Amino acid sequence: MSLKFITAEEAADFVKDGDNVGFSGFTPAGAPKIISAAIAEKAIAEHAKGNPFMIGVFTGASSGNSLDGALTRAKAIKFRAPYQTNKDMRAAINKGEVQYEDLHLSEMAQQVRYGFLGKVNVVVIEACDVTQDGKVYLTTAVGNVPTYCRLADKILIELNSHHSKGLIGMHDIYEPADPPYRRELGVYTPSTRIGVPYVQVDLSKIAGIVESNVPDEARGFVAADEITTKIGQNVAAFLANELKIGRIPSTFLPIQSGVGNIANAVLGALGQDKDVPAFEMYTEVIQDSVIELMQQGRIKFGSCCSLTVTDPCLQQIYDNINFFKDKVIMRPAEISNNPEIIRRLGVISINTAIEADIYGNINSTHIGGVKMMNGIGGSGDFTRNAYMSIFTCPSIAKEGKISAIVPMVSHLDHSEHSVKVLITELGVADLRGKSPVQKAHAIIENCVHPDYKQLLWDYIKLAGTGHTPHRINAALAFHVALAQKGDMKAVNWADYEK
Ligand code: 0RQ
Repeated sequence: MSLKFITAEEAADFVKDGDNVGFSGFTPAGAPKIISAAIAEKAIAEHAKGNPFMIGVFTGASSGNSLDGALTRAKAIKFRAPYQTNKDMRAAINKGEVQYEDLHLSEMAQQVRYGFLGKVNVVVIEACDVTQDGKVYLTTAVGNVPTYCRLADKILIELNSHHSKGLIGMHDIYEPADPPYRRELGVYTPSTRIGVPYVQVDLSKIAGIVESNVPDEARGFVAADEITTKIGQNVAAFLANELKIGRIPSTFLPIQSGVGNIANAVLGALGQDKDVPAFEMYTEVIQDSVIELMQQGRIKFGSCCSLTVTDPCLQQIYDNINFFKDKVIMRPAEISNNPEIIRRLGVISINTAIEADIYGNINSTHIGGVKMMNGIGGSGDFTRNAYMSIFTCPSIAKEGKISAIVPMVSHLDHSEHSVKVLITELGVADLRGKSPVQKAHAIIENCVHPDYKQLLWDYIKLAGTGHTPHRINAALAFHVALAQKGDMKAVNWADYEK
């Protein structure tokens, strides 16, 4: 059977109203671009004819503008999981137009296999090569492709020549069996391989191949500023001291780092601190800063699910592919983010909070407790299972009208039980071995902005006694002050004293 080349429009025709469509990619890296855009065009055409056209969109994590953006603008998404970062989609989710299930990324593939999210009808994947016997070599991410390909009725492949075939060999594909037959995952170091470098698909399912030549849609970063640099330096100094006093072994431990501007700056600072030895990463996303640090010899190895780098950075990797080939492995999300492996390797996780509360609970997803920002992503997979889980954030947001540290988080993603260290530009609150009240003292003393310190000490007084003291009617008073007066500093505890 020979492989059939078709146009993006012909590929889009295989997708029907009501289908659940699995897509490759993890972040914009490795996500399809032209078939997804053609599906969006088809939706617009169908809507113009008065026909319904909406699909379920299953991915590895977020995707790019020509997938999440285009399909959202075409009003073509009935359900979305497990993560997104696109501004149009965010708006549609917060208007209630798209139903979004924000899931731990390690769980998505198994939830689909268990049948919790319905049938996968079609899968659309980006590849750098396909063989006549159905071996698909992926590009800059793995995501949940192995599972989606096995479960879908039809497979559409976007063969993207913008990616180097030098990527062949950098993936490690393994799909665990479902309970009660699942076995241990034999990953003992970040560089252990347990699978094969390709996704083996059933040839008879390949409906067609579309040729393309377009770059990934990864965004650049805002350069590190004074605040993010200071946060990074605080993380680095804290870890260097943990190493010095023997709480981190002399070999150091693998690092996981989240996405975004802050995570990128933290990693940069960690790489620059010479008291932190060259280290390995067991993480989900490799960003530009990791590539730079690999070239400097500061990062020795990176296991990930995606190479979410800017196009110039990706070209650098392709130009020096032999240097990177034995330094990077891309794995399926359920392996890159696997709780068993994270716990075994002793990963140090570093993620970003939108807000934290005085007891160490973290909100990473909801602005004001109501509006979805991105999603939990892999932060929960790592936080709950890490050797030590660190959260970072600037102490204030929006010109100081918002304190990132509040009496009670307005939405909970990571509980005080999982969060071990909180770090802002002002300092470090080490929460290990402390009761809730002791945690509150460490956080207010070390991490809270001076404009909010006294207000939080006064809240503690108002809260009185208890294992985790709260004045329930005042616990969200910072948020009320922001909503009513535009500034959390406008809170007046006297209003809550009775
Ligand atoms: O607003 O965009 O209007 O400027 O939130 O904040 O400071 O640019 O930080 O880019 O690092 O993102 C938590 C969202 C941080 C991200 C979050 C406003 C702030 C700004 C963005 P503007 P910054 P970052 C691995 C792990 C969850 C998923 C995760 C995230 C905007 O890190 O999505 O960790 N994490 N995945 O002004 C109101 C507050 C605010 C606030 C910040 N308290 N109230 N607005 N902002 N704090 C990746 C994967 O899983 C694939």
